[in-house]
Amino acid sequence: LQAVEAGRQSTFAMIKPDAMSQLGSVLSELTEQRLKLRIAGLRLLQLTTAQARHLYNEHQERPFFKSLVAYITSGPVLALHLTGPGAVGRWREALGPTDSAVARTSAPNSIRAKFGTDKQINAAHGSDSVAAAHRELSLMFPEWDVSDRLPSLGSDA
Ligand code: RTP
Ligand code: MG
Repeated sequence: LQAVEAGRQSTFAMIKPDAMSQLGSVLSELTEQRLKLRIAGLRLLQLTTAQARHLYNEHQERPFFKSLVAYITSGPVLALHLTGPGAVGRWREALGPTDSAVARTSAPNSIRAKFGTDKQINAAHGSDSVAAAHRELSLMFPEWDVSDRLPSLGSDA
């Protein structure tokens, strides 16, 4: 039963502006067989400042917040709804550490190692928990009833 519920896990991924010029390569990484992630939905958009502040509101008190919002609104992004067993953790694992420079030494095959630049410009986003995934998917796919596609919170956190 746990495996079945894990199979339904959803996460929110986003290809950030700096990696959009290598979108095909990043998507190839994402759809690698071993990750067992499926693209349930996707949306190309340019975030407004208000949307970016909302998406990253957990960081609003951090010194890098203004810079983060400027970066993430600097060009188009690809928002993705990913599903698969343990999707939240698997996608975070595929991304590697936040800092791309650290990723290049500790996780050289990770997406941030391959496509990111530094601790801010780091190619892609991934929700850090099932609850965050729910919040971020609802925010970025408001026209869907995302809750329809998500397991109840806590069933596979
Ligand atoms: P994300 O939310 O984008 O998936 O990244 P994360 O969990 O690995 O890292 P988080 O701590 O949530 O930070 C969100 C994004 O803010 C930028 N950042 N800049 N200048 C800095 O010190 C700094 N630290 C983080 C990065 O773009 C990071 O992904
Ligand atoms: Mg984060």
